Amino acid sequence: MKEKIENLRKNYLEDSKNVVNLKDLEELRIKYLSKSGLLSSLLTLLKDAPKEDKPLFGKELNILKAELEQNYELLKQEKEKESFLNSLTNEKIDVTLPATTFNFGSIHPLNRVIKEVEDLFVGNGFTIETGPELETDYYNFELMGLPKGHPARSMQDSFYITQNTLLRTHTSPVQARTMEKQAPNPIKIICPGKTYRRDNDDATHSHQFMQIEGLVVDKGITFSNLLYYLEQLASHIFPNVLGVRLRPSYFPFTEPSVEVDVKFLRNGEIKYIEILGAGMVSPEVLRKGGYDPKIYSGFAFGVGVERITMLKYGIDNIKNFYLNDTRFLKQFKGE
Ligand code: FA5
Repeated sequence: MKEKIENLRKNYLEDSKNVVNLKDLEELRIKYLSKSGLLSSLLTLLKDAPKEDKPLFGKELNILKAELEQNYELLKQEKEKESFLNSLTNEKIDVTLPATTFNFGSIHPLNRVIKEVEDLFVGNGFTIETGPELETDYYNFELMGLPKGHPARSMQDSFYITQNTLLRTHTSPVQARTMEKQAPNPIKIICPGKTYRRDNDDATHSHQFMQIEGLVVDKGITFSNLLYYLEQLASHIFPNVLGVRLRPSYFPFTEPSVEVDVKFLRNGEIKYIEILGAGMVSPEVLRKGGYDPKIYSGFAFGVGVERITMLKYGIDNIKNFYLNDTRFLKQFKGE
């Protein structure tokens, strides 16, 4: 046993001389000092030693254990210090290297324009309403004066999910939903949201686009009120606009109905570009919504967000909004 103790001491000291780095040190610890290491196996041999030798061997083993542990601790401090100094000299920072560049996001141009429209109307006492994109035929068409088989339904060809549910073709069903909720109290709302149509995609049409609906219902609302807000909207979005032009039109839910064009000066010439549909809410729609048309009147409009954004920024193809091409989107940074 005595010889084994001496051998272990000798071998440990020999091995410890070969420790160069922290990895070697860990191997040394595992070999000699871990639970399954050589020192532990020697301690287990003690129980087989002759009884009279046990106290002496026990004492010697304890001395050996303390010696090895102390040696290991000193070696550990030394190797940790060396490793720290090595990393200081090896891991130099080259401050002349070019800095990492970060890509910052920016607000999408469509959201930017929606926010501008919301700011204008909320500032005029309107509240913002939303409605479902998956809509029923009843709200999307029936309550808007378009019963089944009505020829004007073909103006808004739809994506049907079932016979009675479809992706809404305009934001106008939010009108009907709000009237149902608020009748007979006055209404002053705008509703931004996604809309869908089975239109052929081209430079100005997309199967998915956005609209902002406006609806005011109260006593004594007239066409002049509508005109006031249309002019406000046009000059708020297009600071250089010269005015708005109204053309008679047809929507089954407004009477009279108009298409609204904005008037521009471009290359020395006056130009008109259509941006929205509007009109006085038809008596039929008011009645279905719970308002007596003899007492209440209202106006409504529905503006295409992509169209006004295209005009505002001179964008020539609607697809640009959906391609997620950062070269396009970067242009709207910081505005
Ligand atoms: C309507 O959708 C009516 N609900 C608007 C309305 C509301 C009228 C309230 C009266 C009272 P219209 O189908 O014209 O109307 O669409 C309104 C606007 O949506 C258009 O002027 C255009 O700017 C935009 N738009 C229509 N179809 C598409 C499309 N496929 N892609 C992009 N924008 C479109």
